[in-house]
Amino acid sequence: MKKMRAALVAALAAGVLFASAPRSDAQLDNGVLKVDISGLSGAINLASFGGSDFYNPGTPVSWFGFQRGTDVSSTANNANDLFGGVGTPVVVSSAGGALGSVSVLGSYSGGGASSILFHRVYTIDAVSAVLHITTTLTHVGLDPVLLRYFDSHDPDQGIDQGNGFGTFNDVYADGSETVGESIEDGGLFVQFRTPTAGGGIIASGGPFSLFGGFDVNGFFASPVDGGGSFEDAGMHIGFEHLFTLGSSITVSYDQVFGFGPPPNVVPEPGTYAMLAGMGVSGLLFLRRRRK
Ligand SMILES: [Ca+2]
Ligand SMILES: [Ca+2]
Ligand SMILES: [Ca+2]
Repeated sequence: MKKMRAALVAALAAGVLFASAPRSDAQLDNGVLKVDISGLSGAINLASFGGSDFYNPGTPVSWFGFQRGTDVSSTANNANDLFGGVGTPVVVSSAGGALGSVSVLGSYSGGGASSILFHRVYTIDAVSAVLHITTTLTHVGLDPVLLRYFDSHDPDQGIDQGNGFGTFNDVYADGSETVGESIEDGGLFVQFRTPTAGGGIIASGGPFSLFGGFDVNGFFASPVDGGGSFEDAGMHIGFEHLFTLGSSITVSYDQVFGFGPPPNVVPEPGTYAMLAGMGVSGLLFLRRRRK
């Protein structure tokens, strides 16, 4: 940790962080999941799995951001290149090739005297479609900082499947993990998973994005659990921490991509008999109603 911080401070001093030279993207690819990280913002430019681009269709919502407590004037988002916007300058680098890691280094102050150095690292599983995102945050300065750190996405994996922008959205516990889930009509899904001990909170089913401070505050106050509702809505994860002199924390979560049973053609166990009686037209009616 000390090493990373020393290197980052040296980079800042040398002006490396804010050089204006064009930056190239960094890729992770295990043959199943392909991820492209913006060289400008450090956000996910592309997450491609199962024949779908998950975050670019329509309004390309895939960013991370910071905020000081509930101060809506301090919100800073780093968005993907299609959406644009680099709230906090970063340096993006990669190591180890397509199965290696991508590092995003930066410093957020939000207008305050103290700042938070962040080191956000993306890695990918060797075989399965799992993207790990781990961030170490370190306080620099004299004043305490109540930091809100978040990722905001609008999953649209149904578009490339010919199924539209909507997804079935839910948040639930799976053993020790908290899961946010977004499943399109055909069963293609993305989950955000965080260890409960990590303190992260997850919403799936709203709002559409954490664009500004009011969205961020609403999310941290009461994260939406869509409860399986079908909507064109966002999935978000956030961490809140009070940093004091020199303190440091590491937070992480996974983005898990996969194919499951199509959610709207798998009835509750008790309804099989009813559906059998209704025939195809009844099933189609149910499908429509659930949208
Ligand atoms: Ca979208
Ligand atoms: Ca739920
Ligand atoms: Ca959507």
